[in-house]
Amino acid sequence: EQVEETYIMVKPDGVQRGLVGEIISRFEKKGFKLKALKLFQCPKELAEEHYKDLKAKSFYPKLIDYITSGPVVSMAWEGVGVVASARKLIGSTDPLQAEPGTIRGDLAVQTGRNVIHGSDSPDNGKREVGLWFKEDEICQWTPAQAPWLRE
Ligand code: YYY
Ligand code: MG
Repeated sequence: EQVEETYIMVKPDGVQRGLVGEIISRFEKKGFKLKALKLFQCPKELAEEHYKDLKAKSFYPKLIDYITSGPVVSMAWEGVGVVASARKLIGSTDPLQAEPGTIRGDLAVQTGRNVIHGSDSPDNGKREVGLWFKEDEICQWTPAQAPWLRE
């Protein structure tokens, strides 16, 4: 059982639409551990580094404009299996395909405004948490509920 970390981000549309509390709440209620959290205006260079694998895609310029169009809420969450589990909570990239009950399935209608990002692998989780947070922005702590979540 590998403890992983994942980078979760409420995108500018989620912030503008007042969905920050709702989205954070889903991860909190699931039982993952919050390690870092900030409201942040993403500079263009960081958006480009974050999405560097998508540079060749036709939607890339619009994606960079979207992510830098207003503040985002950046989070690092930790837990056993958190990367894949967070992707399940988030739902498919296209909100119209995302299942009801998922964040995108419940709260969004279009891929270009899909309200949230989540890392797609444990390696990318590490990479992205390191990219978006400085060392001193990350908290090492034990939630009081820890013994009630895992045997
Ligand atoms: O990981 P996820 O966010 O679900 O999708 P990715 O394939 O990594 O694409 C990142 C981001 O790019 C997606 O959340 C919206 C945007 N995008 C798009 O605007 N149009 C597409 N056809 C595919 C992705
Ligand atoms: Mg992705």
